[in-house]
This record gives sequence, C-alpha cells and structure tokens, in this order.
Amino acid sequence: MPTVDAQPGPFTFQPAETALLVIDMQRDFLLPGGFGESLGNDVAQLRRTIEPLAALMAAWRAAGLPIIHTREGHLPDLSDCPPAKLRRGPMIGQEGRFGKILIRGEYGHDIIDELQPAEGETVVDKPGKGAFHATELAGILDDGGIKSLVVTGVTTEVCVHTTVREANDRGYECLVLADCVGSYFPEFQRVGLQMIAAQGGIFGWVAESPAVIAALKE
Ligand code: C5J
Repeated sequence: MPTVDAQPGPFTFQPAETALLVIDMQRDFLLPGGFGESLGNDVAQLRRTIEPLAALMAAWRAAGLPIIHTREGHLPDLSDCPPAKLRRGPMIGQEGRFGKILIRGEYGHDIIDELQPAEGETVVDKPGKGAFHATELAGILDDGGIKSLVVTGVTTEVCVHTTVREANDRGYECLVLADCVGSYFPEFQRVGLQMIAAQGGIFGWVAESPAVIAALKE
C-alpha cells in the first residue's frame, strides 16, 4: 500500500478507498480584489496553494482516483444561512466585486479557474464551515467506499479544520497537506497544522503534496 512520510508518523492508504477533498478554493476567498481581500486579508497566503494543488489534482486524476470539491455559500434568499452567521458576516449576500458574496451561482462563489473540477467530479455545496454539516458528503463517501481523505483547500483553521474534525469523528483517516492548505494568518497556519498531528495524530496526519504524488507512483 502507498505510504507517505508524514507527521506524526507514516500515513498508509488504500487508493481505492481514498478521496481527495478540495475545500472552498473559491474566487471569493482567493481572488485579488475579492471578498477575502476586502476584509483586509493577504490573499497571497492562500494563493501559494494553487500551484501544488494543481499538480496534486493532476496526479490524482491520472491515478483514476476521486476528487470531491466543496464550496461554502448560500441560497440567494439566504434561507440556509443561520442568523448568527449573518450577524457576524453581514457582507454575505451583499454585492461585491465578483457578484453577491458567497451566494450560489455568483461568479465569486465558484472555484478559481486554475482548479476547476473536471467532468464528472463531485462538487458539494455547503452552508457551514464543515463539509459534512447539512450536505450529502457522508452519503457520497459511503457510496464510494471511501475510508481515508486527503484534505486540501482553504482556510486551514476554519473550513479545513472543521471538516477534518467532523471526518475524524466519523471514523475517516485524514491526511492534511501543508503546502495545499492555506490561512490568511501565518500563525494560524502553523498552529492549525500542529494541532492536527499533535498527541499522536489527534485529528490525523500532516504531510507535503510531493510525498503523496510520489506514493501514487509506488
Ligand atoms: C472561511 C473557509 N474562512 N472556507 N471559510 O470563512 O474557511
């Protein structure tokens, strides 16, 4: 079985039972001039993930393995957005540079051009931070016989972390790729990754994408 050099120790996976999860690589979060940047964030901290993630996705597709993309966002009438989320994110649904912010169907809500899903790949739309909450993800993974997840995307401490914690509680083995996840805050990136692999891998494993690409060729 392919094995990846990881923290806190080697991560071994059965390719037929492993999916690549690409979380929220959306224009609203990543594009210069978009929602994320309008909040004062440095989008370069997220954009450094694009190149390694594109290479990983190409290798994953070449191996014939499943990729599942997620997008955070809401229905145009915001009926799926809890009032508490809206109170702390009043820009959701407002007109932004790339359309209504985090609203399904808007240009900014969609995945960046560089990482667009290929024909037949699954896209899960999620109203929350975690990819399991109020989505069909659990059923998709069950149907596909998936037991392990290679987790990538943004942001490390918010949607990636929430999803990994949800997945861990559901019994999935999660490998998070440090070069393919990003936070606007370097400190959160560092600590967020440490928290995953701490205490013998309390939430999962952490590695770099070239190690996974090499393992796919084993
Ligand atoms: C955030 C996300 N940070 N995808 N969303 O609000 O992490």
